[in-house]
Amino acid sequence: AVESGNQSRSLKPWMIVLLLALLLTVVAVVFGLLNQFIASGHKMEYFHSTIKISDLRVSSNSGQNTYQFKDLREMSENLVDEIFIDSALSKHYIKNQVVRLTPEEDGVKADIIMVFQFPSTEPREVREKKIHRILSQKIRNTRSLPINASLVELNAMSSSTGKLTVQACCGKRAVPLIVNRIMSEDIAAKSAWPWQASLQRNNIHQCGASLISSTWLVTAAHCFKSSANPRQWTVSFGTTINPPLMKRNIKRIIVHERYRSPAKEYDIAVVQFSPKVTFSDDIRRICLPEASAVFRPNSTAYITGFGALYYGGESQNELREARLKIISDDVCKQRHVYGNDIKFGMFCAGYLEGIYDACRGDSGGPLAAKDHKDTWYLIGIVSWGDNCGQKNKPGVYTKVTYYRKWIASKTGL
Ligand code: 4AZ
Repeated sequence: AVESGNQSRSLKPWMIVLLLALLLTVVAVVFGLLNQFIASGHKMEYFHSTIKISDLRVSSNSGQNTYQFKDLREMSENLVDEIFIDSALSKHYIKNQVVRLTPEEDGVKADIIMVFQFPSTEPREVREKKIHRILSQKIRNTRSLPINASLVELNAMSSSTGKLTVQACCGKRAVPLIVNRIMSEDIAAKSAWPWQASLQRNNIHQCGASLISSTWLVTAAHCFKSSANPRQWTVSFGTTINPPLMKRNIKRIIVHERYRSPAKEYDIAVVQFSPKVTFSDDIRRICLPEASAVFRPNSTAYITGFGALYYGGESQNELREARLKIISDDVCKQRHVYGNDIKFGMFCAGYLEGIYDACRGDSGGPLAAKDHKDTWYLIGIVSWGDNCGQKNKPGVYTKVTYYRKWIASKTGL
C-alpha cells in the first residue's frame, strides 16, 4: 500500500516531459513579448545642432542683401537629410527640422533639431559622438548645395524638450524682426506675423484673430455682437486679405459666457475652424503665456492688423504693424486717461501722446511680445479704446494671462 501510494504521488516520465515543454513555451512567449516590448520601446532621440552657413550664394533681390530665409531653411534641412540618409546611421535617422535662423555678420546661424531612433544598447554619449563625427565631416564637402556650412555644436536633448520643440513649436517666425527705425504703422513683411488671421463675416473683414493651434483662434467677444453663427464666418491667413494665403470655414464660436455688451469685461472668444491648417513659414501659431506670466509696464509689444488707419477709416488689405509700450494700470487709471473704466482682465498699451494705436478692424487681433529667446507670446487682444491714436486715450487690451485658464478649459491648449 505504501509503495503504491508513493507511485501515485510521483510524476510519470511523460508528465515531466509535458510540463517541461509547457514551461519552455511559457519562457519563450515571455521572452518574445519582452523582446517586442524592448524593440517597440526604441524611443525617439533628439539632438540639437548649430551650424554656421557662410559664403551664401543665394540669389538676392534687386541687389539688396536679403537672404531668402525660406530657401535657406529648406536647403539646410535637405543638407542634413542628405548627410544622414547616406551614412552609417541611415537606419536610425528619422528627420530634422530647422527651428531658427539667426543672421550674423558673416553668414547665418541655423539651429537644427535632429531626430533619431536607436536600439537602447549603447550609451547616449557614443551615439552623440557618432552623429557629431558624421555631421562635421560631411557638412564641409557638400557640393550639391550653394552654401558653405560648418558645424558649430551638437548636444543631446531630453526627449520631452525635443518633442515640444519639434511638434509643438510656437511663437517662432521664419524671418528676423526688422526693427523699424521710424515707428510708423508699417506694412508688415511676409511671414513676419504668421499667427495673424482675419475673421470675415460674409467675406467681409470684421476682426483680427491669433492662431494658437492648427484649428483654434483667439479673438475678442465683441466681434460676434452682430452674429455668432459660425456659418456666416470664415477665417483667412496671410499678409493680405485679397488674395488670401489660405481660407477656412468656422465651425465653432465660443464667446466668454460672462461677456455682456456694452460692458467691456470678458472681451474674449475662441473660434475653431476646419480643416486644420498645415504650419509653414507663413502660417504658424503664437505661444500662450502662462497664467502667472507678467509683462512689465514700459516693455515693448507689437500690434498687427488690417484695421483702419484713422478713426472712421476703412479696413486695409495689407497687414500693418506698430510698436507699442505696455502702460501700467497706475498710469492708465488716471482720471484724464480712462479712470475706473480699466477693469480686471484689461490693460493699456500705446502712447499717451497718441498716434500709434489699434483702430476699428484691428479688434480681436494680437498684441504680441517676444521673450529673450525670440519666442513670441500673445499677451493682449485688441479690445477697445476711445477713438484711435488720440492723446491720453491709448488702446485697451484683454489681458490674456487673466483668461489663460478659460482658454485652456475651452480648447485644451
Ligand atoms: C474698434 O472700434 C476699436 N484705439 C478698436 C480699438 C480701438 C478703438 C476702436 C483702440 O474696434
